[in-house]
Amino acid sequence: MEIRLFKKKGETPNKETGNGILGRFKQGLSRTRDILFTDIDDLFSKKRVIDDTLLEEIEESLIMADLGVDLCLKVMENVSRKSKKLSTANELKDLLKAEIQALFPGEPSAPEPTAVVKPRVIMVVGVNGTGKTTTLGKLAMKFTNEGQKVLIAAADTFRAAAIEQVSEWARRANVGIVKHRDGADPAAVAFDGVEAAIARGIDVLLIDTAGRLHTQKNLMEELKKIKRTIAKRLPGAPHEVLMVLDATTGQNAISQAKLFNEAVGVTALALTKLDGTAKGGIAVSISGTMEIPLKYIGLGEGINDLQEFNSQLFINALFD
Ligand SMILES: Nc1nc2c(ncn2[C@@H]2O[C@H](COP(=O)(O)OP(=O)(O)O)[C@@H](O)[C@H]2O)c(=O)[nH]1
Ligand SMILES: [Mg+2]
Repeated sequence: MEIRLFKKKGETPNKETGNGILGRFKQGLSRTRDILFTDIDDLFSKKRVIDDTLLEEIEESLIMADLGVDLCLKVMENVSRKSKKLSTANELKDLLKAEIQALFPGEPSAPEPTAVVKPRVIMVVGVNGTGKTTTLGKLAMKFTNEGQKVLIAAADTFRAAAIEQVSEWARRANVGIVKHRDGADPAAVAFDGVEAAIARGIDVLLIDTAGRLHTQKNLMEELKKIKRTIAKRLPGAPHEVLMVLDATTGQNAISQAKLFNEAVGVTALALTKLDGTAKGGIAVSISGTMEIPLKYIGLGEGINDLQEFNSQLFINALFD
């Protein structure tokens, strides 16, 4: 099948983003918006009827945005069936938005209470380069801003540069860090982190981990060992295993998540680099195919470029 982008309008979609959270979503998702944004309006403004050609073009754009073939077919089947009664671009767009929204699991109405357990231990895992350390740094800042006492454990000891990098984030977020020399046992670092967190009355302990070792099997074994070791010092910990996925890797992110989940039991997902990709549909794809909630999205490299994921905002940011 030939996949192509819709013709783009002269104006760029992110001109009218505004400053609120929706604006941040829109700006961060501008590349995906380039594919989806107003193309439907565009087609209709040329007085096009809702016919098979139009529906095929919408389908192509959804596939381009990496919604995933199965989900895309499901959405388009419903859209095509229900669109027979529609006449305007906005009606079709609303229908499309509703069908995509239906792919997301219902979101909890009240935010979950934070720091009910103290320290709450969050272990950050994922493939090398996906944005684990960056996301951890952004979370350190977010929790600090919320008035929580944060500590970081630098359990990616595979490279000296990794320890340097996470130390820099700790400095930026103005939080403490527990670290050993590079090459040290990551489980020992995590253990010391938990111990220090308990001793210092820390609310949230963030544990950075490696995404690459000599083999994938080694990595999974190491992550399991870190998990076991933490639980020995603090039963019930880690309270969250946050897996970081890179949106630019598209559908690969899903197979990575499944692999890590089997090994260490992932409890939440973060999707980074949405600002750098037109494959923003991967967020829908993840939510539509995985049981694990998508909790955070990364919309840039800065310390404040992390947002709590909200499917409604996400869809509005893409289509409006
Ligand atoms: N544009 C963009 N870049 C990001 C985002 N999150 C991480 N990065 C970049 O991705 C690269 C790898 O990040 P890093 O945190 O070192 O990945 P790690 O190996 O998983 O720890 C760095 O250059 C980050 O600045 C994001 O949301 N948007
Ligand atoms: Mg890292």
